Parts: sequence; structure tokens; C-alpha cells
Amino acid sequence: MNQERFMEPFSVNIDFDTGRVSAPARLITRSLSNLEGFFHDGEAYKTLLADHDPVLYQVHEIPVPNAEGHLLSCTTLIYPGKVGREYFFTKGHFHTIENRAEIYTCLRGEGYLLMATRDGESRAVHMKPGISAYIPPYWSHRTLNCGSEPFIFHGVWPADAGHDYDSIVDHGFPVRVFEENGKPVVRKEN
Ligand code: M6P
Ligand code: ZN
Repeated sequence: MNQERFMEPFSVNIDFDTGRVSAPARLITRSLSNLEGFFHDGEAYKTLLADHDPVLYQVHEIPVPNAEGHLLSCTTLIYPGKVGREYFFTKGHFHTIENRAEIYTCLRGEGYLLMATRDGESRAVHMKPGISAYIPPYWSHRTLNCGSEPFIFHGVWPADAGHDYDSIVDHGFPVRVFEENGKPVVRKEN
């Protein structure tokens, strides 16, 4: 056996109701206070945070070596809720190695996958159980929950990709979803 390239195959159990993944998954929790500057309505953000600091989303990541050839995967659960009229969302990111793609598959609930390029293109894909969306290389991506129950999806991407959040912090996300008259409305900035 070639010890250099040997890795033991493994499996995990994913609970589609809660998004929980059995060991060896790693839990990442993001609360409102972790997303300062991300939401459109800064005043609504401050008002909500002064009241309490809700958990917006949880990621259960299945660890593998962060090396070329491996695939990282995780489930993400976004809770229902809004900051002002904007639905709870993930920070959003480009991949540090930008030519790395990703696939999201919805397991539960309802949401949107938002994507944008550095050239000003943006797209919104409505996600519901069974919808599997392809995020091509060079597109930033953010997800949000526009429903009334937890929105859960499974993601798979190359393990060497990395997360670049700075571009989102610096430039914002050019497509957003707001509740208007009780319904989600996609708004593009350009
Ligand atoms: C998906 C994947 C993860 C990501 C998570 C939360 O599950 O793309 O890599 O960490 O969403 O998104 P973000 O890191 O942008 O907050
Ligand atoms: Zn990604």
C-alpha cells in the first residue's frame, strides 16, 4: 500500500431536519454580531443587536485535508428572520482560489442562492428541497432564508478553495432580497 496517498474512506450521517452531521463534523455558528456591516439597513441592524444577538446560521463542516484533490462538504442551516426587510443570510464569499466551483443542494425550507461576478453580473436562484445549483468558478455566493422554517442546504467544493470575505465587506453584494408586501423580492444594484 502507498502510505503517502492512502486515506481511509469514511461516511457521516446527515439529519435533513436539523442539518446536523455526525462526527467528525465541525460546527461553525454565526450570530448577528458576526455580520456587522453586511446588511443593507444599518439602523435596523443596530436596533436588533441592542435587543439580542440571534444566531443567524450554523455550518456543519466535514473535515478533510485542505489540499488539491480533496472535496470539502457541509450542511448549512439558516434560521428564519430579517434585519429590517432583508432576510437573514450568510456572509457570502469568493473563493480565495477564484477558479474553484461549488454545488449547493437544498434539503429543507426555502431560500435564495445569490451569485455575482467581479464584472457586475448577478443572479438569484430560488432554492427549495431537491434543487441543486451549480456555482461556476469566479462567482461569489451568498444564501438566505426567505421562508418561515429553517432553510438547510448541502454544499460541496474543492478543499483548497478557501474563503475570501474581504471583497464582500469592501464592495457589498450587488443582489439582495427584501420582504415586500409579505413576499421576497430580488433587487439588483445594477
Ligand atoms: C456554504 C459553503 C461554506 C460556507 C457556508 C456559509 O455551506 O459555501 O463554505 O462557509 O456556506 O457561508 P459563508 O462562509 O459565506 O458565511
Ligand atoms: Zn464557497
